[in-house]
Amino acid sequence: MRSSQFFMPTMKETPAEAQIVSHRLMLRAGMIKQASAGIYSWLPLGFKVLKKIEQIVREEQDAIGCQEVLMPTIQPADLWRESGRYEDYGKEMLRITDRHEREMLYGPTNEEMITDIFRTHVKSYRELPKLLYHIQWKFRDEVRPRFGVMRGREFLMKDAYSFDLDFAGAKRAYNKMFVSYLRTYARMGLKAIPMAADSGPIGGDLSHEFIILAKTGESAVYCHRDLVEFDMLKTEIDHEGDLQPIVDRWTSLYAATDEKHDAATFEKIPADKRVNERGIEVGHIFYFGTKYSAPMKAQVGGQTGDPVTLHMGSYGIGVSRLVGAVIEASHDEAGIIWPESVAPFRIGLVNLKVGDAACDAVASDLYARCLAAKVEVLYDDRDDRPGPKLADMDLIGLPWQIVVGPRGVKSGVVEIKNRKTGEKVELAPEQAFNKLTARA
Ligand code: 5CA
Repeated sequence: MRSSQFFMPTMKETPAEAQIVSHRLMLRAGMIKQASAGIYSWLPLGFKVLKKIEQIVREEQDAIGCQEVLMPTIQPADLWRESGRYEDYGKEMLRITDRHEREMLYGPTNEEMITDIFRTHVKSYRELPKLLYHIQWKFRDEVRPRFGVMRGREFLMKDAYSFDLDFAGAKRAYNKMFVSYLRTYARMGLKAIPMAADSGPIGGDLSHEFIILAKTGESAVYCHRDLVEFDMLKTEIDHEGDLQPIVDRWTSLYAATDEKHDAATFEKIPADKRVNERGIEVGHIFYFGTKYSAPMKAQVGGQTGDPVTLHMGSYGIGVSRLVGAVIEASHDEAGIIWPESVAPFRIGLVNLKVGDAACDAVASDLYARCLAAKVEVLYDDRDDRPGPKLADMDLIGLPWQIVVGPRGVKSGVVEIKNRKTGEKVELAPEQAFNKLTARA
C-alpha cells in the first residue's frame, strides 16, 4: 500500500478527550473515529489490526474443535423472557421495537439464542459434546463508556458456547477453552493471567477472567509473580488429551480480581512474589451448568433414554478491546509498537526524498519486491519533509522500517530499523530486503 493512497488520517496533537495511552494513540494514528459515545468506526489501519486479532482468535478456536457460526445482532425479546434475563438485564440492554410493535433487542451476549438453536436441532446424547462460537458485534449501554475501544457500548466479541451431558464433560470443554485462551493471548504478544472471578449477570459458579497487567487497567488484581513468568507458547498441548495438569499449573498459584480477593491468603505469598497491580480483562469464561438449558428446556435423550438437561458454559474474548490492550502493553513515547503477529503491515518503507531519481528507484524497487513476495508493506511515497514522515512511521508502530535517503543511496545502502529495540543497521537494499523477508 502506498501512503499517498492510503486513508490514514494521523494527527500530531493529542486529542483532549482521550484519557489513556491506547485511546490517544488509536486516534492519533487514524485507526478509529468516534461515531457517538462508546461507538466507533474502524478506519483502514485500525480495521487491519482488528482483523488480525480476530483471525488469531479464530484459529485458536478452530484448533480445539470449536465451530464458527454467525448469529444476528438483533434478537427477539421473547427468547430472553424464557431465561428470565429480559427484565434482569436492566438499562444496559438496548431495547428496540420493530414496525409491527414486536420487542427486539441488540444482543449484549448470545446464551439464549444459541440455546434455542441447540434445543431445536440436537436431540440425542450421541451428538454431544459440541462447541460453537461466533465473532459478532455486541451492544451494552454502559453507564460510562470510556477509554476508547476498551469500554465501548458497541464492541466486537468472540463468544463461544459449550454443550455437554454432565459436569465432567463441561469441565473438559472449560479446560479446552482455558488452554486455548492462554495460547490466543500469547500469540498476540500478551501475558494474560487467568484469575478467579465473579460470574456477574452471566451466572454460574466456575469462572475465570483473563487479565493482562497494565497500569491503566480498570480493576485491581492480585497474583503470584511466577504466573507472570509462565510461557504458554513453549507448552506442548494435546487438545484431545487431559488438559487438567496445565489448568492446575495456572490455577494452583494465587490470582484473583478485586471481587474475589482474599487478603489473608494473599499475605501468605512471600512478599517479593506478591503482585498487586491493575489489570485489563481481555476474556472471561464461565461454566453455568443448567442456568439457561433448564428454563429453556434444552434437553437431549440420554443413554437410558431419559431426557438430560444440557450442561453449558460460555466463553468470551473482547476482540475490539484487545486492540487497545495490545497498545497499552506495547508502546513508547513515540507511538505504538505492534507485535509482528497483529501488525497492520510488517514493513514501513520510507522514501525520504521523493522526486530524487536515485531514491525513487531504490524505494520503488524495494516496494515492488515486497509486493511480489506478498510481504505487507506500507510505502511512504508522500512528498513531505523527512521529520514528519519518520514521526508518522514511529507513531503507527510497524515492526520494521526501511529508510531510503539520498546520502545512503549514494553509498549503496538503506537503513533498517527495528521499531521495538530501536536498533538500526545499514545494508545494501537487496540485503535489507532479504533480512526482513526471510522469516515472513
Ligand atoms: N457471554 C459471556 C461470555 S461469551 C460474556 O458476555 N462475557 S463478558 O461479559 O465477560 O464479556 C466477554 C469479554 O468481552 C470481556 O472479557 C471483555 O474483554 C469484553 N467486553 C465486555 N464488555 C466490553 C465493553 N463494554 N467494551 C469492550 N469490550 C468489552
